[in-house]
Amino acid sequence: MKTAITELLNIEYPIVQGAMAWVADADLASAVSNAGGLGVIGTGHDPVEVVEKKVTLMKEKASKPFAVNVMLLNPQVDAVVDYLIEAGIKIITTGAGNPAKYMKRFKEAGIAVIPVVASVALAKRMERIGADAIIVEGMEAGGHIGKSTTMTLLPQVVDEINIPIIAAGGFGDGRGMAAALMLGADAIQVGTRFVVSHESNAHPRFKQAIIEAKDIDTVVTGQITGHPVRVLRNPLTTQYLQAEKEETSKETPDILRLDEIAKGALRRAVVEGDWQSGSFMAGQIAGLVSKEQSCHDIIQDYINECKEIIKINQKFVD
Ligand code: TUI
Repeated sequence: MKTAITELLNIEYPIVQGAMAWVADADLASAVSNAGGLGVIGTGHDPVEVVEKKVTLMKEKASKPFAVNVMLLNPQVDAVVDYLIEAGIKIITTGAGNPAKYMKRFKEAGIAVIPVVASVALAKRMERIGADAIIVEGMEAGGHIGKSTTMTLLPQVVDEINIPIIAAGGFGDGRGMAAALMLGADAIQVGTRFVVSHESNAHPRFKQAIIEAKDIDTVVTGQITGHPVRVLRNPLTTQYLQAEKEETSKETPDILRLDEIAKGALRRAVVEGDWQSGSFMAGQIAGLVSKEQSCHDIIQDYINECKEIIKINQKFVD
């Protein structure tokens, strides 16, 4: 399945794995890369030593191209960027901000740069300053999100830029993949479904929670902090959203109180499977994920379903 993205990145299938903090380690990312997709190491709020460990392991385990994601809200982002350039990483994705200040150095190092954008304006700016492709992410996605839906944002970005586009947020099977291609994307990014893979080290209770989730089981926390995050509804989100409501009604909201509730919550979800006080980041498509599979089988399912659905719909043009 050749697209502008498979050509650019030298991968077999136009499927990119989401750079999920705490989840996207070398085990998951190497499984995706070795199965023909693009595995991506997530670095979240990692200190540079942790990034180094993940990258070293990834280089051992991955026999095909892979990327590393830079989460721009990471307090150690400068050190992480320095390290990734020095380590000879060939593909870098960025998230949760504007990577402009690093672009010149990335390009000089010959790195393919793929920023995540949540607006047309940022997509155009990224193309102008030399991005090789972009990931267009809608608010159906899990984790930190923008305001627009994938369905509306994607075609508007497609109309404005000429670099390859990876669509993210809401793609849980091959039907979704076909729809993304119809809207002009060259690949999709998949997060939630890869959490529920054999190679994912997410806690079994996290995987089970996604499998049990229904269509309406995600909520968005943190609107007031300026960093909205989509997660599975659980006791933590009930507490957080109540606190957020109380603080919103105050003249001077106490953001620190909210930060305190959220602190360490992603780790508690992924590593400890703590349903009471963990932050189980997942996309709105969680309701579609029904079983745990290998990364290889997940990718094959997407590709086979996508091809099948395009074939079936040939009838509309016959
Ligand atoms: O980055 C993500 N998803 C994430 S990062 C993350 S770690 C975290 N944990 C708690 C709070 C905040 C982060 C968990 N999930 N996705 C990529 C993404 N980037 N989604 C949206 C954006 C984005 C939003 C605004 C990119 C750029 C932007 O504007 C930048 C600007 O300055 O214009």
